[in-house]
Amino acid sequence: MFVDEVDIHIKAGDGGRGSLSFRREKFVPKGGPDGGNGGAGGSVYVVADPHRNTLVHFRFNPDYQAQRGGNGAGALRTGRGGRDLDIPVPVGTLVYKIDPDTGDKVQAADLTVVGQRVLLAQGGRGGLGNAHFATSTNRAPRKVQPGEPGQEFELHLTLKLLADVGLVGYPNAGKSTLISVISAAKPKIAAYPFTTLTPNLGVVALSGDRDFVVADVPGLIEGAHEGHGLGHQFLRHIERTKVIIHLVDVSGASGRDPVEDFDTIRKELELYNPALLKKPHLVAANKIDAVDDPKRVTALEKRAKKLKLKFFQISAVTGAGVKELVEAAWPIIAKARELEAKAIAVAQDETENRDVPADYNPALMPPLRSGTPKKR
Ligand SMILES: Nc1nc2c(ncn2[C@@H]2O[C@H](COP(=O)(O)OP(=O)(O)OP(=O)(O)O)[C@@H](O)[C@H]2O)c(=O)[nH]1
Ligand SMILES: [Mg+2]
Repeated sequence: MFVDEVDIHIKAGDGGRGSLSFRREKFVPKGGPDGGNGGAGGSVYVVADPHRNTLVHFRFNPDYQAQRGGNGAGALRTGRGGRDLDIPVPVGTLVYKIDPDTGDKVQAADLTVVGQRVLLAQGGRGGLGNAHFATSTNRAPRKVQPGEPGQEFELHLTLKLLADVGLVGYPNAGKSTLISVISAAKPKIAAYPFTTLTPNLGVVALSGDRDFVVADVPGLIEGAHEGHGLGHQFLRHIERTKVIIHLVDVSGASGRDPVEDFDTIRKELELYNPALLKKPHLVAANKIDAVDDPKRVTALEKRAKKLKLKFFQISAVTGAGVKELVEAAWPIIAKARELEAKAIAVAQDETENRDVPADYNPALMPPLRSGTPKKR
């Protein structure tokens, strides 16, 4: 089952109680206070795990709780710390904290890299034991603290697959056939619409260590934005792609007009998110091995050229034109990756140098004033 949206509840561990205890030793009539502090509660993290592909696991396990801290004990023994809890999620998961009063969602994490780990709920601090409260005037304090409660949140998790290329088109256009010939993915392929019900990912390996990930999403039809067909819910999985390959069946077997098909799908993409049309698009006329009327192909080519989009004639079945298509996707991906790497480097730079202005010179800085300024 492919699940890409769930709500879960997390709770970090409470801190342990501080201990109320006095030293009892032979021949020492009045031992001092020796109650140790409570241990801290465990915190809750999410971790991007390459072995997870969907959020289905959370459907059946919506509650997560980290271990509480141990209580302090006599002889100044600190309670043990609660174990942290790591929740594994697929790469591409977005985590939102849900405001309990308003229901508003605030993004708390975006896990885009394998192994990325983000703190979501902090464990409570342990309470202080009575040894801590001993003073010269109060040598036998009976005061202790309870542990602080661990943080607790309702979370909304959304999965947005991280693929470089998204395949879109009408049902039956041949999207799954294409991904099965350019990658090792083995999706179901059949001569009826809506064969694909959930997204498939495949890795395309090109010569010289170049590779990229393709997502085959379920077919779209007119009115998808109103829920027709499978709706456009799966389009979220191509929102983060760098290139969109728009596959159009030009064989004539569908009985529809390829140019109309093309325009319909573009309209649906725009209605879902206008940014999708701003991404680089490659138009691929598929099934050229079975074309009954070449005019359909030229009409689509004209339409694509008018929109200044690159046009390809391919057959996913015979493999004709497929290599040219994937090679055309590569430079766009490489360029986008380069820009991404630069953006990450800049962001890191900014966080590292946050409080240091470029012309910083400690010798020229005015001394820090201490205390509150006096009123004149
Ligand atoms: N002749 C010919 N048939 C093709 C070609 N590519 C795909 N087909 C056939 O078209 C039908 C649909 O192919 P799929 O790959 O399942 O189409 P899809 O776009 O994934 O369809 P949905 O999953 O329903 O959205 C299958 O019968 C394929 O064999 C092609 O290049 N030439
Ligand atoms: Mg399919």
